[in-house]
Amino acid sequence: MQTFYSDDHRLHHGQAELNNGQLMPCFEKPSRADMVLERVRSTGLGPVQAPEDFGLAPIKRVHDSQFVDFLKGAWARWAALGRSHDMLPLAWPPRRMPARCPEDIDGQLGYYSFDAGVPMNAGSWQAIYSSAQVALSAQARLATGDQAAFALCRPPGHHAGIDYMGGYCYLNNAAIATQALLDGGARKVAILDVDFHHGNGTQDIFYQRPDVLFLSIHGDPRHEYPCFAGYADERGEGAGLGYNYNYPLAAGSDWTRWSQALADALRVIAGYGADALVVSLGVDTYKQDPISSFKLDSPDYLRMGEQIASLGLPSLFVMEGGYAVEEIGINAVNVLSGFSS
Ligand code: SP5
Ligand code: ZN
Repeated sequence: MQTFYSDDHRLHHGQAELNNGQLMPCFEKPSRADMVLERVRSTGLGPVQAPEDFGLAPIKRVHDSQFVDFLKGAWARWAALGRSHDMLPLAWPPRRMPARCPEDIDGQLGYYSFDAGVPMNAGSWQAIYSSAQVALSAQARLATGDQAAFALCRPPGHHAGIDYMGGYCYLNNAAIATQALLDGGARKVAILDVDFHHGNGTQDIFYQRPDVLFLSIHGDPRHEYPCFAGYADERGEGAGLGYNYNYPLAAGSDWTRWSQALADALRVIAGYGADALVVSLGVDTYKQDPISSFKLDSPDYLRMGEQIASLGLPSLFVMEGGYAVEEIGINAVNVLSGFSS
């Protein structure tokens, strides 16, 4: 299986995020992608390729154009104010407050986000843009007949919605790739999100559409981030009703419990008749993840890959979360090895 990867991810290096009321060093850091790349190489998974440049058009197929332009231009506006530290949002519109887009950069950062987990520095846009191009390039392998490809994306994407960033995510790499598969001739695509956190952004993007089936297995939003989406009764809307599946699981869920949800998700995907599968591959379900509460162990990821492969669908794996940096490479590549075995 081919891996797509860009060194540009290193240009994005947030300083701090809020955790348990404390400003702490960002969990989403460059060494994450370095560890996964190293494991791809040491296991001989397959060739590693730099992405092609598909431009902004495929990004704007799923994201609001003004939001994308905002991300692209935000740092220059921030720097023009004499600010050289990380850009971070400050205020958000709650219920009943008119949510007009303000003109000021601070107001716009809040308008285009849902949390403060999205620091940006001078090189962030280049990293964000390249991460989307990595997903698009891997997607193109499926379009030309490969059975699988791995998009080693960083920053991750699944919390980013149509017009908002959040949760370390700016552009939704998996959603951008999914739309590209459809635009390239696929009639229906299923997205399976195995990251510990609910893929609220991907759900947002495809909520009203029947041509994309979205399924997410994650920590129960009553207790876990992203706090405001991921309940089992979120089933889709309008033409998309019935094409959204959430599997919220209790803290402490291990492979026995988790794999039951996976079995149900795979049954639903098999019945949908997709032409391709996109996997939002987060490995923050690992037992030692510092911000999550599931109990998967490293060998479980081999089983995960094997079971996903049983669908027999061309599959695109898109890297999302995973913060136990020492084991992130082992766990992520175990899924890919299990799939290929
Ligand atoms: C891509 C991805 O995995 N993003 C995750 C963003 C998580 N940010 C918030 C982490 C909060 C950790 N504390 C949770 C305590 C739950 N009660
Ligand atoms: Zn996550």
